[in-house]
Amino acid sequence: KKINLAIVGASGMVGRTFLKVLEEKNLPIENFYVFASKRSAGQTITFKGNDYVIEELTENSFDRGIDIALFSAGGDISLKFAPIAASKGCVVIDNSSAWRMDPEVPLVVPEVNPEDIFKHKGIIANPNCSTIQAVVAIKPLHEKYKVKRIVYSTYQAVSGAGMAGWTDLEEGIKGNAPAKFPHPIFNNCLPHIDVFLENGYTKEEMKMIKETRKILHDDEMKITATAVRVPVFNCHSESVNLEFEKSFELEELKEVLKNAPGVILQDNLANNEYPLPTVADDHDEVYVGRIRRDESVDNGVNMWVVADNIRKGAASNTIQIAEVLINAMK
Ligand code: 11C
Repeated sequence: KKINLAIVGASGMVGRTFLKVLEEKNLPIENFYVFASKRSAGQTITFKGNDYVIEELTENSFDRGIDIALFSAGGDISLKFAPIAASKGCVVIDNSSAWRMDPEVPLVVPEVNPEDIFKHKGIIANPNCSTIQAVVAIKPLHEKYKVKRIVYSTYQAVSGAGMAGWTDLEEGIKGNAPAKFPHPIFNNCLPHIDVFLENGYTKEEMKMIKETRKILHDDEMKITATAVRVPVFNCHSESVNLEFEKSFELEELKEVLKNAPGVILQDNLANNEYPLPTVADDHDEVYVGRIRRDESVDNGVNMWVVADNIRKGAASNTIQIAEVLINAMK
């Protein structure tokens, strides 16, 4: 069966990467639509050699049998238009944070909880980039050793803050003041991603905590996080400290990661091999290395997890969810 696919928001970092990743794949697309705000409507984009005029997103946009819509136009657009699209029989896969914690909305990483996809009622949420790469690495270990506590420390690229974040680093290198971040990002580290909340955590840190629990189906899991913006253009890096209920052998644990879906194990100290943003860039896999026992607890491990936050952390994960839906429609 061929499907009708729409993209809502194609000019941002994730929207553009939707087009790129879709071009690399061969999905059975019958009709392809691109919607955006009035401002971008009328512009033309090229997809697989054909030109498409960007249409203004309206309440009637989904009245023509669109099967799947990939949203990346911000939370407000998703809040308003995802339910409208769903009411017309379209399945929305949403990149914003608007629907992630809604109990009726599955929050999905296909390597981790694909079974949740089919519980949808018209909207499926794509997790935050920093959560996605972490759970791809954690899930196979959780299955085998049962995670009881996680300590996340992130080193997040400016692309996570969109074009404006990217521009801040580019301009900062030239000596210009930041427009997006509250401080210069060039030559700096900002322990501040998204807004501060009442408990002193940032929203980004709380997203990692809550989304991890939802995706791993464990509301009791003990998790803490510190999220830091670093002067890297693309790919988030994370130190992930895990404490397990069960004991483990380090070599076996590495073998589990080596065989895990979506993971590339890169852990060869003799050759200075470990995950790097420059290597993960433009790939969909999650790179894991620096795996070593946390000797301060009984059953703990440290690892370094790197992935392309715009691809696996956003566009590619969304399209992987769409692929699962499409395969089920056949
Ligand atoms: C960042 N993780 O790096 C954020 C961007 O909830 O989809 C993604 C925000 C989100 O700034």
